[in-house]
Amino acid sequence: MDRTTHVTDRPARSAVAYDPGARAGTPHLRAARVLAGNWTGTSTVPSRALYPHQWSWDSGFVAIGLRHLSPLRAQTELETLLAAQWGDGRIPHIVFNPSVPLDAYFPSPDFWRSSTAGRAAGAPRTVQTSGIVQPPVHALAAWLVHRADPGLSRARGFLARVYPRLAAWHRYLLHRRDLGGAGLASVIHPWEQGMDNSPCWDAPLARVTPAPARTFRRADLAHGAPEDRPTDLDYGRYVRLAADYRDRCYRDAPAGDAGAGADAFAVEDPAFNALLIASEHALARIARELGATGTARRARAERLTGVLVERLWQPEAGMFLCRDLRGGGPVPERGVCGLVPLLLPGLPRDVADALVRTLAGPHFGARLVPSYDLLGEAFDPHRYWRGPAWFNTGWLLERGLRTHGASARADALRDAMIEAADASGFAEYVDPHTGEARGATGFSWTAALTLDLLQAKDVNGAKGRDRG
Ligand code: 9WN
Repeated sequence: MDRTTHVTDRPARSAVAYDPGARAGTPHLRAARVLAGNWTGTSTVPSRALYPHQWSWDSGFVAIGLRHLSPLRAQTELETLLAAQWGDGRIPHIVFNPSVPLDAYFPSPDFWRSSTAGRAAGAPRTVQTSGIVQPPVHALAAWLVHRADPGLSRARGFLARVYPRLAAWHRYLLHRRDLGGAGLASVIHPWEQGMDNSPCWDAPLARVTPAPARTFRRADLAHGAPEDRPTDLDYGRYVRLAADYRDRCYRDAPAGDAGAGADAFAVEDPAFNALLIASEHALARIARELGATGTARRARAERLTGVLVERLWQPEAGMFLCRDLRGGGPVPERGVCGLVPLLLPGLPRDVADALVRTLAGPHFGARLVPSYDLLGEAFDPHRYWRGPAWFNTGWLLERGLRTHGASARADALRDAMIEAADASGFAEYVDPHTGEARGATGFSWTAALTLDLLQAKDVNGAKGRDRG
């Protein structure tokens, strides 16, 4: 059966809420139905109710799955995001849909004020965005999307059009965001790292004075259970950090500057940087496809892998730890972000082996990989990024296990993820032990990455997915 016939490139006629009771068909069809329901015509919302706009790293993961349904839609997903890129190269973490009411999501466009506060940094005039960023999965996604249908990609000039934008994005991160001066990119807000409520941010965030609760109104609690979501105190701190950055017109502080004009929160995170390096490898491949050698980019990716190990690897922990640039030193919390560098092919053998052991050991060895240390004091199997398993990190680790030859473990993780994603109604996150659904259901990257895993299982069997 031609699977592509079930999802077209036409916009969904109306918002289709995912019905977790709808069990008809196969996991593939159910996942495709989620993506069809969340498609707006030019991009995919992560969740109709909770996240009704376009999110940056979500779109990268969505494109990786969409390429199996419609390579054209996958290309469009990335092109729509890149059209909202700022002049300084940053890709904003949210691109707002103007037809969605302001109170549907907080912080809304009137909080970020991108077209005025972001003018000096080159924010686009025609579309409203946030002013912070998210992990750079995009070049990796663009390469995988190209590989799904190279003929269509060449005919549309897809890579030739996205390459300069992706190169500018990496330039922004490697220069403007090298706040520690060692060559790695820093995040200046937990939302930038994407694992927003991880206990890794508790200490760096504790120094931030929260914005008073009366100055903002959360929209997330209308759709998510309060016990699964971040606390009001954390939200106050998120708002303060974002408002201060906005009030500085989104100007990035120079490297090494910890003075009054600098960000109160500045962290070097292993997952963010591993994705940047994996994407730099992908950019090297894209450059080659476009007729250049890609040698300089490949060399840079290898050099950055060395810096990542030198700066964030903690042999006693058997994993990478975040570095708090304001508090001065490694953050002594084990978050799943510290395992994500397993993705990198150029890791020293002993580091890769230790990561594989840690993944199976007492801190992370559940059926699905938890977002935080099972033995950590802050572990909570249900609260946002403080314990539940997420499908994007699982997908990255499955890829990492395969990259380093642990294919039996990769197969087991892949099968557990497919089963849990489908059984949970493609939940945003699940209990890492039981697979019980938490957060939103009908969540786009869960559906998209499930499609990718299903495809790899079907097509390549024991050989694993197309490694691109
Ligand atoms: C803030 C959209 C996003 C994901 C993040 C996830 C969550 C937003 C929020 O949802 O963050 O960006 O409102 O909590 O933590 O990783 O990109 O799915």
